[in-house]
Amino acid sequence: MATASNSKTHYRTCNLCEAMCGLEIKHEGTKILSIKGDKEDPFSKGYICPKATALQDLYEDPDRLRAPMERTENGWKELSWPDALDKVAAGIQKLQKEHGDNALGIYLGNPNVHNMGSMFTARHLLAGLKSRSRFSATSIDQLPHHIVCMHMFGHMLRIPVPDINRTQHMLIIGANPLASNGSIMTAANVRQKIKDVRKRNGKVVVIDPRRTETADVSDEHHFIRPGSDVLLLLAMLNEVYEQGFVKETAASQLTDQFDDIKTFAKGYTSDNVAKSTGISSAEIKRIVKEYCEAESAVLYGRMGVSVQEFGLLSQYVIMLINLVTGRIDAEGGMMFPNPAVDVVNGSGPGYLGKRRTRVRNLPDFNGDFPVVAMSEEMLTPGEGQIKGFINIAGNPVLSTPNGKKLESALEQLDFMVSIDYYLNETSKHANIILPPVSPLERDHYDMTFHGLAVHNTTKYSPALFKTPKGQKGDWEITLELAKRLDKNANFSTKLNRFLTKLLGPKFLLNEGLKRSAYEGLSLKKLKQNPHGIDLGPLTPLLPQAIKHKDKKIHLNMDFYKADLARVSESFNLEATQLSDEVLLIGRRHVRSNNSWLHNSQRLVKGKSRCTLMIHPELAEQQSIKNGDIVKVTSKVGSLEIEAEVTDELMPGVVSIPHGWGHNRKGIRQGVAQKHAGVSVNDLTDENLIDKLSGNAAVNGVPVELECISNTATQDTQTREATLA
Ligand SMILES: Nc1nc2c(c(=O)[nH]1)N[C@H]1C(S)=C(S)[C@@H](COP(=O)(O)OP(=O)(O)OC[C@H]3O[C@@H](n4cnc5c(=O)[nH]c(N)nc54)[C@H](O)[C@@H]3O)O[C@H]1N2
Ligand SMILES: Nc1nc2c(c(=O)[nH]1)N[C@H]1C(S)=C(S)[C@@H](COP(=O)(O)OP(=O)(O)OC[C@H]3O[C@@H](n4cnc5c(=O)[nH]c(N)nc54)[C@H](O)[C@@H]3O)O[C@H]1N2
Ligand code: SF4
Ligand SMILES: [Mo]
Repeated sequence: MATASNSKTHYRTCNLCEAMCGLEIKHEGTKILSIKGDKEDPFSKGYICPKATALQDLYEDPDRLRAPMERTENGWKELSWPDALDKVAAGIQKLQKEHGDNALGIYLGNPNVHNMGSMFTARHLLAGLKSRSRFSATSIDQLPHHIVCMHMFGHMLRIPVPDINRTQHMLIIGANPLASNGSIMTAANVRQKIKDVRKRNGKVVVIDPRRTETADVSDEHHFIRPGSDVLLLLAMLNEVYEQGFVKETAASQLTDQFDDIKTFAKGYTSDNVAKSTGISSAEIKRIVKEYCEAESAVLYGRMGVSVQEFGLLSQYVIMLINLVTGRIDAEGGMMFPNPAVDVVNGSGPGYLGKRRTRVRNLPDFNGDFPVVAMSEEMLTPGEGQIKGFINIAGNPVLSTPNGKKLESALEQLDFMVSIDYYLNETSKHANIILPPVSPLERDHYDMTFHGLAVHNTTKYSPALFKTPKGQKGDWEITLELAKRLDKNANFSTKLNRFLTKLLGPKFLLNEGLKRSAYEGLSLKKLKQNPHGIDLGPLTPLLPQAIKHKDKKIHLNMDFYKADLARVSESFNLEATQLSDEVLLIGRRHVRSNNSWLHNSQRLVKGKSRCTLMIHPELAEQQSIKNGDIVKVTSKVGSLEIEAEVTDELMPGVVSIPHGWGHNRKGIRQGVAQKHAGVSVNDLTDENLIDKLSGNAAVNGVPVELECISNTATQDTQTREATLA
């Protein structure tokens, strides 16, 4: 064992999720001795979750690729970096010469926003790739937040977050921050924050089809029928008016159509939505009353609300409710972070529907097409068909709807590249895989998440370990590919590329810090403060935070009003009987992260977490017992999975977490393959979408259940493996 005297301590921020936890890593040379929470980090104050230690596992993982790989008839072969980059550039150029620039599909996965180098250099690669056939994880995630904020506040990234540190009342719809550690609400240690709300005599209410870990630590939980949130929210908006709680504030004075909000939800009353939502009229009235009467309050909706058929309209109504109750830009309400480096200043405001997809006529957002259209654009012949693909830090086979269809689409491509450090369900289809270094081998600054944080801080994390000889960071791969592909870039782009290559992305970070609204910041100053610098609690920022020229909040109400027709078509409020359709929803677990980190033994060990949660009543109806293997069938596919009978779920609802299904052939992740699970996205339907935004609807998928074996004792893992 290493002696403590030789050990060094390194401070950094964990980049794995949005919570920005400060880490204290003890190491001796390249050997990691321990990873703990950094008590002196002004943001996270010592909190970490179990995933932090996976940074060590990632670093040490023998399955992590450390050299470029080429798929050949005789299996995977290592390539040198110059060869790999030349071959990738040549492959892309050949494809584009034959079929046009847009024949190259691009997918940008979630880890890009957790990666400083990628954030600073992606634009160079995108310019070099020239293709407008771009997709990203945004359209199976937070797209509604961007659209609502673009409309209202004039920029897709000007997103207010719950001031959880000071609120007296938090109403959480479709979020489970105790598992996810918070999203579009960067807030380390939400468990403690909820405890604190309650300690100061505040209240936390959760509305979710599952009684979640978050519900368990809150004051109150209500089940809601998946996908019916829009009805609840419309009725809540009406209740605010009915009960006379509308509050004029500085923010409402800035709003162009404030008086029109009154009639927006006309016809949706707490009485007539009760049946469809599963929440009684009296309860809806009380929820609204308590919310409005609280000294401060915030209504926060996340994945459960965003990724369903009325995701965009729901997020809009959430914002309207916050607005008419005086909670926007108010202490304890929805407030705007004021990050040291504000990405809003360096990027366009966003746009919706400038272009449409070829096959289904779905709108783009800010140049990204909805991810639900990816496979059909690859599979449908004709002018504009996608024939090649570059997948950058994503695993869409497991993370996007109808993964099986995407697999068959990837199989028939002319050329594919993955920038990923694992040979996994998606990258296995690539001709060439370009693996970047792991997180501890790169420097880090949260370009995105400081801007969504519930408290203003700023922190730079140097690389713990130098880039090993012969390896590259994402940003180097990006710049080197850009250089090969974008030879005709203008002088300033080339200069920027050259300086970034020479000095690293931290050079751009330093430029951003020097221009910060906070005086005296620089990379040097951040390096002198390895735990981070406290920039204080959120402060009111209106009207200056608004990016519209007139500094007003634009409600853009006609756009959203038009979608109400779709609501009335979708729900029959007069029905006396609720549909007996079984609806599938997702869930997250604190020891898992989307489709990866499953190769860390200490994270996946123990009972399988990829189970079908089902309510005892529904289980009994279907003769399903705990541990039975159930065949779950949707419109697009079926899978077999172990049942976990639990009254955590609302009757009529089942839940399967996403990101599993490592039983596909040809992947190289020993631990993950042993804990394979099944992929819920083999059930989710690429045709089930929020038509207004193009966002995927992975919550509320109709499914049928069939108990296929009462083998409670059978080892599910081996079973799943043989099902492949
Ligand atoms: N049914 C269902 N589907 C969902 C969701 C759901 O709730 N239910 N959630 C959706 C959401 S919110 C999201 S964000 C998406 C996420 O889905 P994706 O965007 O596809 O991303 P991940 O599953 O996180 O996969 C990340 C990939 O990037 C690689 N990787 C990790 N770090 C790095 C890095 O630093 N550089 C590079 N180059 N590669 C890296 C990993 O090895 C992995 O292959 O899934 C979505 N899919
Ligand atoms: N441990 C862990 N942390 C993560 C991730 C991870 O995979 N694992 N992923 C990260 C990513 S990319 C994201 S985007 C965030 C997401 O963070 P969250 O938004 O907190 O996401 P979830 O934990 O999926 O919580 C969504 C909740 O919505 C509920 N729900 C499902 N359908 C409905 C519905 O129709 N109505 C309502 N009201 N609720 C519904 C689900 O039961 C679930 O409790 O988490 C991030 N953090
Ligand atoms: S909650 Fe866990 S995964 Fe997220 S930043 Fe903190 S330690 Fe990392
Ligand atoms: Mo996400």
